[in-house]
Amino acid sequence: MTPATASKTASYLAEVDTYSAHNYHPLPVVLERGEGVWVWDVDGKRYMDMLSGYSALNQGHRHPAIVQAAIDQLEQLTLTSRAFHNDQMGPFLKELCEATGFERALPMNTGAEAVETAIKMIRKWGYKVKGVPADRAEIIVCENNFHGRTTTIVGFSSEEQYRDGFGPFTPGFKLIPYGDAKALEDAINENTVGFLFEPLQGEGGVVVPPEGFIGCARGLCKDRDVAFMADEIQTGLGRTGRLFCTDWENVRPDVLIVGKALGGGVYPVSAAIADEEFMDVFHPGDHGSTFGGNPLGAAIGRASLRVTLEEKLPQRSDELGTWFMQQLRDIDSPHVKEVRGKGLMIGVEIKQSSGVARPFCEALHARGVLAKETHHQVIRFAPPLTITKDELGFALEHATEVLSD
Ligand code: IF1
Repeated sequence: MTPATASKTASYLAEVDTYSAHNYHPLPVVLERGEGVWVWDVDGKRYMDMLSGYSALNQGHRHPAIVQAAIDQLEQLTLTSRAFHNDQMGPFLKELCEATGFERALPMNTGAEAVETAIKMIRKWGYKVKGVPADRAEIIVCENNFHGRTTTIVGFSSEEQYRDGFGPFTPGFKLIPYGDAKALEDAINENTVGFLFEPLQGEGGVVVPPEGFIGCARGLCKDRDVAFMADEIQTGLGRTGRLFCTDWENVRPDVLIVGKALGGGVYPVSAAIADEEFMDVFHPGDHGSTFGGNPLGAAIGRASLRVTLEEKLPQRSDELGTWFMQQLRDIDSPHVKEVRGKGLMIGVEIKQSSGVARPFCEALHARGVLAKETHHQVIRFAPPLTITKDELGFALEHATEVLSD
């Protein structure tokens, strides 16, 4: 990077520092182009994206089929609001229901909106169907959860920073330790309407629950008439080596919440998906959003889903993730406490004695690999699922050098 070009990055960083809220601490890299697993900064330097927009880019940057679907729809119709119908939402929701095996879907935009939709649906189901007394509904959630940033959602976070200064919070949520079936059983009472969980905790530090927990929790919820609500916004659509992470235990949730990669890394598309037993609590006017179900997002969602299935991204994630995790373990780094994850959702936990993960991410950045730490100690590796084994080899080569130092 010559002094002249270095100033391009520096001037962008200074501009953001002046005009943006300081609600993130990004790596000092300014990207201007992406293609597949690669991104380029304003100084022309190429990086491998090992974060994939927190799993919103499972299909890679600017997948041609998804971009073309967006361009075609941009030439036609982009937004109608739900006051009118459009010719993309119906086919999108049909294809989404067929791919997931549910009867109905409610389209939204961001993951948090889909989570809020699921919360409202299950609370209303609790009152209107299960017979819980008004305003007494309880939803059980897990320590270390991440389900979004709205006030209601951060209200049941166990992460103090996500809550600090944002109260008062929405009542009716109960925290249990993640993966603890006994705690779940003890937490359920006559007012419990739902159990909301991530089948693998992403932000929590790529935490895999004990084998069998998902299946056991499913059984408990069925026995006690509690809705089993899987947040697969990050783990879904192939990320963990199956179409959905709950597929690893052949478990079908009552409510499936999807987002991120449903928009193919091009546009925010999310949905709450369930059978009529739950979804039919919604009547016209109960719930909605300006952009939910818009034709542009729906056309992009159709292409994103099609690419995920036709390019067998879950299978790629399983095979390449298994190989990559083993290679990372074989480095036998003095800094690494554990390599964990499923498919291409991988966390490398750094020993406390070696400090925090950020300097390792900065060293990877200097070598042209973009990875992000989570919860101080964990380097998250989550590349696009379209990555080739050779491209993974590039990441492995630099991870080996950085972790062996
Ligand atoms: C940030 C984390 C990841 C999610 C799960 C719902 C949502 C997310 C399992 C909400 C979103 C994003 C949000 C983004 C960073 C990223 C993140 F670090 F915050 F936690 F991925 F791990 N459920 N996760 O992972 O979806 O409303 O954002 O579309 O807020 O910093 P959203």
